[in-house]
Amino acid sequence: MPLSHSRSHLLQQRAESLFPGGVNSPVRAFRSVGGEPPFLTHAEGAYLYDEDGNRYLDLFGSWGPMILGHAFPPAVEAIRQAAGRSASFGASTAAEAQLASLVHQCFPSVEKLRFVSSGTEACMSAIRLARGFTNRNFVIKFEGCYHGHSDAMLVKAGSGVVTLGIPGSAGVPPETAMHTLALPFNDLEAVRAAFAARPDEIGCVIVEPIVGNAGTIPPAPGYLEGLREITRQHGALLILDEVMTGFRVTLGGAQRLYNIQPDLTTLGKIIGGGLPCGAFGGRADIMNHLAPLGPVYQAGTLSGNPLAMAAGIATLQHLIDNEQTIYPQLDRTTADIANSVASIACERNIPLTTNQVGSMFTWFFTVNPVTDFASAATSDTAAFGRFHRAMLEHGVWLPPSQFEAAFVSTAHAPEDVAFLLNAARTALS
Ligand code: HOZ
Repeated sequence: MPLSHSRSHLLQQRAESLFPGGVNSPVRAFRSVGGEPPFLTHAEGAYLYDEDGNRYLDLFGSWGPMILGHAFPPAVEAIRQAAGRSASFGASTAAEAQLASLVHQCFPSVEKLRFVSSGTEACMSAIRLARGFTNRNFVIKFEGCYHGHSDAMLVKAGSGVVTLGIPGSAGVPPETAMHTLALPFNDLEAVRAAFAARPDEIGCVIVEPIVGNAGTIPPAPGYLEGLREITRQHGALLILDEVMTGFRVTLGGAQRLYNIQPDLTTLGKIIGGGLPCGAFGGRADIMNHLAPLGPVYQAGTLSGNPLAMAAGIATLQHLIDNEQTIYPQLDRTTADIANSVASIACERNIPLTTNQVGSMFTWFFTVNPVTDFASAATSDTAAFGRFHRAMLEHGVWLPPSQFEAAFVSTAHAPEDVAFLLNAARTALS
């Protein structure tokens, strides 16, 4: 029997009268996959529950933060206790240093850091700092990478921008984005050429070391090492945007997986255990250029918010204490899910390219290997939309875009994988 969505439908109508597109973040509107988004009431472990009493196996994990599953009891308890002491002070607390020490333990390259409230803020602030430190204006980013929605970064961006087919964004004056150079991912020659054309003008290169915001795209062997070498040669900073990959592909993110030492790192999602939190950090000599020590200004009323610190500490501490079991288990479960569905597609002659790194993955509906944005864009997005709708109808919630990564949590058990495979067998028939 088809699932009922009558309450969600009414809530969607109400939402559309109050919010543009009925949502507070564009990809949630399901525009590229079709259908209406179910309205959620709660979630526990690997499952989401909606207003009509339907249950869904969650494969998007709140876009990344929920690595330990939803309502992870130690995080819930930590938030509860912190809330009882006040939701916000706008002044320093011991918890900030406690979480910062855990971050440093996982990311030794982050000698000093600053907490902010989102990945967008982390990337925007890291770029300002890099420009202030180097006294250079140009920034290199890569096509299909998404570093939040600050004006200068909405050039050939991934995530919702590409999902909705928007070339950039209205409202960004050309002058604001004229210092952003967008190059193809996994192409070192393009980076060398950009530096050759502007030898002393490029302040930093910012990259998602494993692209997540055009779907999952791993770096080619030697690519990140090449970026490190070129930036060093030219006196530019290398910023690894580990908002998605941090604490996800390994406890120390992609920089540990590929053994790359960036100058600055941006973090978000898992760092706040599901609460609004981000951070940027790196070499102490660079970070000391931030106000109040240096001339680069950056601030935030809710930065280091006590609830976010409490949830982040509970989450990171659990990941640190159980690293040896958690990450191999996540990798195995994810490979099982990703490869089993790929096999079903293969048996049925459905073109599917599967990219997986650790517990993030994407099924691209294309025959082509996906190594950059241009190859990701060869995907049949209408076929992805049909697959998404069919999976949702069978109780599995995938990220509602071909160009977003799926995430697996420690709460995904073998019986959940079996449930997902049954859904996929029907969805791909
Ligand atoms: N841009 C986010 C994922 N890459 C989407 C966040 C959301 O819609 O909640």
